[in-house]
Amino acid sequence: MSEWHPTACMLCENNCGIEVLLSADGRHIEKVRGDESHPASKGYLCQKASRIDHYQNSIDRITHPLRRTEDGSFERVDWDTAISEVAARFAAVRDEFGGDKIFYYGGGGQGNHLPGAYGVSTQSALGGMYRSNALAQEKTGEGWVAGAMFGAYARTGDFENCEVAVFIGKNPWHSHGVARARVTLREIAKDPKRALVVFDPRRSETAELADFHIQLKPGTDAWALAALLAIFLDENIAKEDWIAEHVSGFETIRPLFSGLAIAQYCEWCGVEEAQLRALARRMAEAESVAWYEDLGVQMNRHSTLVSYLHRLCWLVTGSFGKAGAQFVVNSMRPLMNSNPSLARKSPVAGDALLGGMVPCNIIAEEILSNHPDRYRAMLIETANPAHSLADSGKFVAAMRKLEFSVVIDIAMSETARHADYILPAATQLEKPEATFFNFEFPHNYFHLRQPIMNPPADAEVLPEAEIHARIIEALGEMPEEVIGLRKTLEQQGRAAFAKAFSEASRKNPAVMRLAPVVLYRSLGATLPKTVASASALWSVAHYVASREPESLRRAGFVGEGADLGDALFDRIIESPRGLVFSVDEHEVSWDRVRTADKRIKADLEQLLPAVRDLANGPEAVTSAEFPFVLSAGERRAYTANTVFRNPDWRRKDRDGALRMCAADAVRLAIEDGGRARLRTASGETVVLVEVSDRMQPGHVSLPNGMGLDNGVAAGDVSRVGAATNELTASGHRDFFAGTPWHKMVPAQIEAA
Ligand SMILES: Nc1nc2c(c(=O)[nH]1)N[C@H]1C(S)=C(S)[C@@H](COP(=O)(O)OP(=O)(O)OC[C@H]3O[C@@H](n4cnc5c(=O)[nH]c(N)nc54)[C@H](O)[C@@H]3O)O[C@H]1N2
Ligand SMILES: Nc1nc2c(c(=O)[nH]1)N[C@H]1C(S)=C(S)[C@@H](COP(=O)(O)OP(=O)(O)OC[C@H]3O[C@@H](n4cnc5c(=O)[nH]c(N)nc54)[C@H](O)[C@@H]3O)O[C@H]1N2
Ligand code: SF4
Ligand SMILES: [Mo]
Repeated sequence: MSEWHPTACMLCENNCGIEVLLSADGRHIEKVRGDESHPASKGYLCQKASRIDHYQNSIDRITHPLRRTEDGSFERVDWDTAISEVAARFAAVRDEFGGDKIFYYGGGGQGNHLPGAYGVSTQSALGGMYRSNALAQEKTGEGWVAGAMFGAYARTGDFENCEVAVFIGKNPWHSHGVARARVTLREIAKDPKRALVVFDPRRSETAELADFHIQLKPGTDAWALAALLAIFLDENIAKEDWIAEHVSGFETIRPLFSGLAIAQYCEWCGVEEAQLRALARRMAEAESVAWYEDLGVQMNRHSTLVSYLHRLCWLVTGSFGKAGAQFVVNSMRPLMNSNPSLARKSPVAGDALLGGMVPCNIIAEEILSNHPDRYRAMLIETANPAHSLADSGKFVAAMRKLEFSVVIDIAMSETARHADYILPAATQLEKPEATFFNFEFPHNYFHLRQPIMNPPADAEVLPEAEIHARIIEALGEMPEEVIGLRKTLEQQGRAAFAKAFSEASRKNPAVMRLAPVVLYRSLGATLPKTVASASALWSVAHYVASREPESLRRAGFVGEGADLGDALFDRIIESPRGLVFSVDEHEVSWDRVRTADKRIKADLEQLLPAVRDLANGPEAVTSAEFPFVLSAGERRAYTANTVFRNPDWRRKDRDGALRMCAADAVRLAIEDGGRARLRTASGETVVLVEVSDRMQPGHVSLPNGMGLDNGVAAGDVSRVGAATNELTASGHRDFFAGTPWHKMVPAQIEAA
């Protein structure tokens, strides 16, 4: 076979378009190259993509439904048995404890967001209400702040056109998140008229290119950003006219920053005041500033507060709603709801459900409590929380305490091995798949990849759409309207179908509530197999068409109402290399500000006390017992969450070394390549040490996604590297969003 097949990389949110060459049997990927015609990546790739055969041919791949036996091992069952038993056991939990006790975790990883649509249908058919996923341990604080200030998830900026680019706790050289990140970073770095700014305690690969590397002490971004804001006011260089025109509540917060003890704050965060003043002046004279915050601050102390201070920096620099600045994208489907209401609470801890999700750090605690309203069953899909959430041991104990748990995955993950049933999904190369990581602006794109590979010869795997449709049928909850809808479609076409669908939803709310599976069983039955299990996108296309018709028209779509939505859906299923679905003008971000007065709200009363508290200085994190700060989960050249499970996929750093500076290594008598015992309040492990001039004294860093247990199904378990969350604690979390402090783990190290 010499044909190049189009698909996308599933290792990070960029989802670069790729083309792959397959082996003669169509079961192995032999070559990978960038897809020049992809609307966002335009042929760009990083070094990880060439390794994706390790995803398709995972050493831990599961190929048959599995049921836990009395002795804790798994036995094969056929699909009919698995589906009917899973449905019956969920129904039993619903009948005894209530459907709201059935928790849904996951629904999407770096490359696949379609499972989430169908999985939520199953949960909803059971009467479930509580759910969560990885966003609730990184982005919910940020999402809430954005929602409260902008009424929308205003998140990143226009790095292609900005004069000054700012990354706070973000290392896009390795983690990407900006399309064609390395090309863009190099362009900014080499242009004398532009400036690159990085806030990072490490000299990261991005920091190395920077004009301003603000190398602060770990966990002190709140003081650095507060001081930066104070300098803007102190030197009278804030964009006051812009603020007067666009912002409400600024006068409430002004006194919190003007007159602040700048020198003291700089000392607390370990930054030269002169450097911060020079940075403020550089920003003030710039035509535009683009900003991006990520895990270095979102998984750290004061994370929600930092998201807030960061956005106040946009205001003093006038960085919103113009070329080169921050924007609000027209997303195909918003990743998170940006409703700033704090009314919905989790049932046991009573924590607010920001973005509609239970904070990840409290899930296990809620289950392990004796509260009558605790969750009793879990459906976990395309996520590996027993590895990715703080304090893995606690999560595993919680899973085992549940009445019932099901994992839908392609591999025997650290989570799957503790489930009662494991249902094997088709991989992202064996079924149609897509993500809603569409953050491009002003031209936004969407990419529905079509299947290009066959599952292994004896495998019985199914796309998630089919799994959920079957569970809902076994529960007897599939709306009977499905049959009529399908007939209408076959006999009268799409326009009549659209009408019939809205009529059916009006008569029976379950049609709308379970729309993804209803669409899959009606529309999907009439579509080619290459796209059938993506039928849920039909309602997504109609939703975006009704909300932002002008953006679609600028992208070349014609029609009104339902016709416009159908035109978009048709183009999605006919574009295996992706398409531009939305074209905007920069000013449109202002229309997407959905606060009551259409102005950006600067005074978030919930966070003002935390701003005032900064005057007391940083609290001590380390102690005599735990003198180091461990950053648990750095993105490196060869890390990719737990998407790849074979440690051999790494061309370098196979063990995932602990990085520390030379001074610390000498003091501890550990050599480069030597071993160290790493201990925290939660656990201990032995790690390989890499002496690195990127680290500052007292700060050490471990990569994410390591320490997987391979070979569980074969009964021959092996592990390479440290599983970071055996070292973290669920109680270490943000006061507001409950997001974890993974970048700030007190630790002790000694030579081993
Ligand atoms: N190669 C690779 N790329 C990935 C992934 C992957 O697994 N591997 N995962 C993807 C995912 S899920 C995500 S969410 C993104 C995350 O992307 P990033 O957030 O960029 O990744 P990290 O390396 O976790 O953290 C970024 C930086 O925060 C710094 N940092 C640590 N402590 C502090 C602090 O106190 N203050 C500041 N300002 N910085 C600090 C670290 O030194 C690090 O350089 O990456 C995505 N891309
Ligand atoms: N200490 C520490 N912990 C962290 C982080 C950190 O920096 N430090 N980073 C955090 C971050 S930002 C994130 S995003 C999370 C990521 O952690 P999780 O959200 O738990 O996700 P992944 O590790 O990507 O695991 C994805 C799972 O999906 C499975 N899978 C792949 N393709 C398919 C498919 O098509 N269908 C199905 N059903 N399953 C599939 C994979 O086999 C794997 O088991 O980890 C978090 N945990
Ligand atoms: S891992 Fe690399 S190739 Fe894959 S999507 Fe991310 S940037 Fe693109
Ligand atoms: Mo993430």
